[in-house]
Amino acid sequence: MSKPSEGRITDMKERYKGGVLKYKQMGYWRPDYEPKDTDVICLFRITPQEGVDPEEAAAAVAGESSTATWTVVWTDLLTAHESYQAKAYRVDPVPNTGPGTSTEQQYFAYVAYDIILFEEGSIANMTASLIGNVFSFKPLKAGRLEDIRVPVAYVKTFKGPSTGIIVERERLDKFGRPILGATMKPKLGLSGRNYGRVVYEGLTGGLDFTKDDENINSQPFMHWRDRFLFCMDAVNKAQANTGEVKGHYLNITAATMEDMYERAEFAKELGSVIVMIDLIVGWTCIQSMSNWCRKNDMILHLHRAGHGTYTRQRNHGISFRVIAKWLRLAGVDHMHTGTAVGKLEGDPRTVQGFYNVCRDSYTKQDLSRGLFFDQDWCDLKKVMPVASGGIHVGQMHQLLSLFGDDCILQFGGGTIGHPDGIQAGAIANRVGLEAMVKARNEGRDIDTEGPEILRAAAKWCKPLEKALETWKGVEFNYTSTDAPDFVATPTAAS
Ligand code: RUB
Repeated sequence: MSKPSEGRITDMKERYKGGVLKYKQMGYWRPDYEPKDTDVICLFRITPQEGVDPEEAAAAVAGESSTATWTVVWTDLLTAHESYQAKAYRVDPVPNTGPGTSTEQQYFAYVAYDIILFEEGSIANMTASLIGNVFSFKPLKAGRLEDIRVPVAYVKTFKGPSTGIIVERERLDKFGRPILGATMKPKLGLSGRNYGRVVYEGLTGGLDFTKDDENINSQPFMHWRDRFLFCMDAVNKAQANTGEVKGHYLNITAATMEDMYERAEFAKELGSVIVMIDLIVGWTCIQSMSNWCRKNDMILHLHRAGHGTYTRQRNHGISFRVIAKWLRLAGVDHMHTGTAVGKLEGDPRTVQGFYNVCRDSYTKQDLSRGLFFDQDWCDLKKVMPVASGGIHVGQMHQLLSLFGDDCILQFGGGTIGHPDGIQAGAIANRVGLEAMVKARNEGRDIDTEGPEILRAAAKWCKPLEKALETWKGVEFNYTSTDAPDFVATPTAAS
């Protein structure tokens, strides 16, 4: 509990006489504060240094992410300081941390920020405050931004996705099932002609989309114009062969915004329906590209390249659920959100929480999926979540059951690695997907009957039979680093 001498100093002479005060004394710890509907609310997971009181640590986070510095400054008096100060108003110990556990004591610190602190429609501005300095702050051993509630009034200043799930389905003329895709492999090294051939085979075999990988830009082995020309030639031929709308996400990530606009314009000129960017381009670029897509009726695909450097470890960084919220506000149409069953980090319930952030009209608090706050999306369009990374057709029932219809399932190695070729890989995935959707729609329990449903479909589809045989038993069963802190304890009866 706070000692009176450590609490907020309200006597103005004392408060502003100069020198160093605790952040609590400066007014950044306000346990009596009732957050307003218009406040941005952040939940930080903090690990204070030994001897640092958690409330002081929370106050320091509030201080350093809003107005404060390490010493009293009289220039506060030139402002409406109380309104601009962020307020830490609640600190709870994190379950399963501290004495008696293998994890150091952590705390959840709730901090409220008045909306007047932020520039309208700017993720760059919001993030510069919320994650600007605090993660290197010495009184904390570690810190993580776990979740955020963006108030309706601030949400309304963002344009959000330009296309969204409904319009995308209408443009593609694809309904009632997940969209099927594949990432090009090898990631690097193919010439334009060979690359285009892989795209053609995949799309002709039954995929809806193929996709550049995160690290393909304009390297010596294939300059970007070559890639665009050969890919769009493949898309057009596959559309003519199949009578279906097809696409290839052309990665326009480049060194400068000028280069990116040039690549985007060329993709449009060639008739592409979609362009792709990597998360590493940064928030300003993401919002600019979203504006460009809105003006040009293009879908914007986002690969979350680099996110694992700061989202994966539970004690330090930012949860991907926060990144997902920012990306929806920033206006991407697709975002990679994880597979749970594939080769990359992802606890199933945590990952489902990311999918909800993409697709909800109103996200309800759901601690079992790591969602700490209600979030009203104010009719911002929905983002198509993308499951990609080490998945294969033998997992189709798990993917459909975990993520439902409104998502993209992307099998890269799981298409191109098919022993009978790329078309065979694509056929296997399309047949596996359609068989599973049909079985589910007929009321079968795909969680338990999934493998049997796939085996039955494989009796009349050799490519599927070969795929199931090739990747039989391939699983990535490792302990997740980012599981929810609150999971319902199974009862004896369940
Ligand atoms: C896909 C691949 C992608 C990941 C990115 O290849 O490597 O870059 O999907 O991960 P493959 P995430 O299908 O052969 O594994 O989607 O989690 O951001």
